Amino acid sequence: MNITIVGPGAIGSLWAIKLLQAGHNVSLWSRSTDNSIDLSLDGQASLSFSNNNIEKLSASDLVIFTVKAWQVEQATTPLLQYLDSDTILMFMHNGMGAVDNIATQIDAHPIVLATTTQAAFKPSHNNVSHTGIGQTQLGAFNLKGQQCTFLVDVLEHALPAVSWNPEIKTALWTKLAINCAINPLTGLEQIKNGELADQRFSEVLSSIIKELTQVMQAESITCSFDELETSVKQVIQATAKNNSSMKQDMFYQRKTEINFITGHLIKTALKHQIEVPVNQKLFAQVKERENSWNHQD
Ligand code: KPL
Repeated sequence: MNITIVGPGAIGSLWAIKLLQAGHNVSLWSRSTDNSIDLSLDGQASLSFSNNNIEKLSASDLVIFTVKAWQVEQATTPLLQYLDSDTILMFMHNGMGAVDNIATQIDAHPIVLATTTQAAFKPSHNNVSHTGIGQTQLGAFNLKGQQCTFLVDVLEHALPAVSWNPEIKTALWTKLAINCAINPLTGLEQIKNGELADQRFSEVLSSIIKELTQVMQAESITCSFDELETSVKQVIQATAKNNSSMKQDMFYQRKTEINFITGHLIKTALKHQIEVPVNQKLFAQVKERENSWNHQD
């Protein structure tokens, strides 16, 4: 397949390399003005990708957007003029709500949402480390997206495990719940994920999860407090030594994904008239920190 990866950060670069190695024609689209980018995975020989090539973009069968949720609109809109309506758009990022914001602009395309627990890190511009083996779930965002189940084979061949989830909303909400529990606390406290297993966080985590359970149930997601708590604890343990993405963003004073993580939870809670004071407090604290760096929306 002809595939373009928009936003070759850690996860985007990992997919670019794996898809190229699986035999696909892969090109990149990024903020860099270079017309080619070399990437090396875990110290292997570098692979060369063309970058920001309009011809390659136009010829794409699949465009995978691995930008942050808050960059989805600005990354997608300018590219639409070059894409045929048959081109599949796939979005893979933390948080929810970003694709809904541009749904009317992109609805002519087959749209696929993806969530992954693969972990990658980019120690430098041209190097990628695959730091954790995970799973990737795909699901349709629109009717045309339902025709794209074959992408499971394409992606599975490149970087397993990949599955199709007809209830992708449940998978996205579960990941959102994990991010609501882990990201703001690790960001504000500047601690590694594993430190959340400490007794001093048990009450706040429990309150966050209680609020999440109420909102998710109101969204008709089948879940219980115990299940969510188990999932959150498992991820805290499995990623104990990791720095969460929000910890990193806050350390480097970069704009965070809070609007599409806790912000999405709060928006949904409001719709159902559910009070989520603990999540609201964390949201306000992260926003206050962000605003102090002059990164207003
Ligand atoms: O997705 C993550 C993130 O850091 O954004 C978790 C699962 C919390 C792992 O660090």
